[in-house]
Amino acid sequence: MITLALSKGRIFDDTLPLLRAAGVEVTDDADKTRKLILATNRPDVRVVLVRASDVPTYVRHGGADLGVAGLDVLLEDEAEHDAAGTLYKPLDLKIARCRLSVATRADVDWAGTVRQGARIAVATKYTHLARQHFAAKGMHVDLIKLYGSMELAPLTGLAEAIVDLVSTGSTLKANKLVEVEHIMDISARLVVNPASLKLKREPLRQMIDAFESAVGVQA
Ligand code: PRT
Ligand code: MG
Repeated sequence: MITLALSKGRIFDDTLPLLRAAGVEVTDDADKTRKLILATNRPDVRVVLVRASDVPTYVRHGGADLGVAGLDVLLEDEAEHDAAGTLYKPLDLKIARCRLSVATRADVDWAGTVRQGARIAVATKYTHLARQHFAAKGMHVDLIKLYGSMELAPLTGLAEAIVDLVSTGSTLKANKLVEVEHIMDISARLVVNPASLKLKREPLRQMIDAFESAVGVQA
């Protein structure tokens, strides 16, 4: 049995066409069922639904052989684990694309604030990536960990800036925030458990190759 970990929402929706192109059809309707294990047309392939940030954990510990997760999630997860926990990342699936950015209230003089060298409070779910980014610039920031609704932080005085994902920019705009720094481009990656790759080499190789062809066609 091959187990693929996906998160509901954009990762699931964007992975389905790639799976289909790889000959795997999810037969349960993810929107209707409350099941967390979904069957496919292949008796040897199943999909498990987990939180986006839990995908690396499932794949690392063998709860799933492979998974799809955003680079944001993977890099944060890697920063928390040592090399022993490193996952095999064979493929950029080029889906669920967005960027990690610094944003502030539109009326803030960010360049001036940075120049003054004042300590800045930055709210984010991505504390490791944010720390790395500001450290590389030699900036001292106080990081405030949040789990959601980052946009609220600069509006309430909780923080001067946020580090968050941006795709269309409409969430920032709706909250009168602006992007002031681009940290990195993000897309979803295929991740594989290294032990599974040894034990189930043939079927997993075939699956990775099929994904790779599907990405090539889509791009
Ligand atoms: O929602 P939940 O807490 O369960 O988990 P999650 O937010 O990690 O999962 P999900 O499904 O929302 O996102 C899964 C992955 O999709 C992320 O890890 C990213 O790699 C990728 N992705 C791509 C995005 C976006 N685009 C995105 N726009 N993830 C989140 N957003 C959010 C962003 O945080 C902000 O709140 O959408 C808002 C901005 O969107 P725009 O279009 O208004 O700019
Ligand atoms: Mg979300």
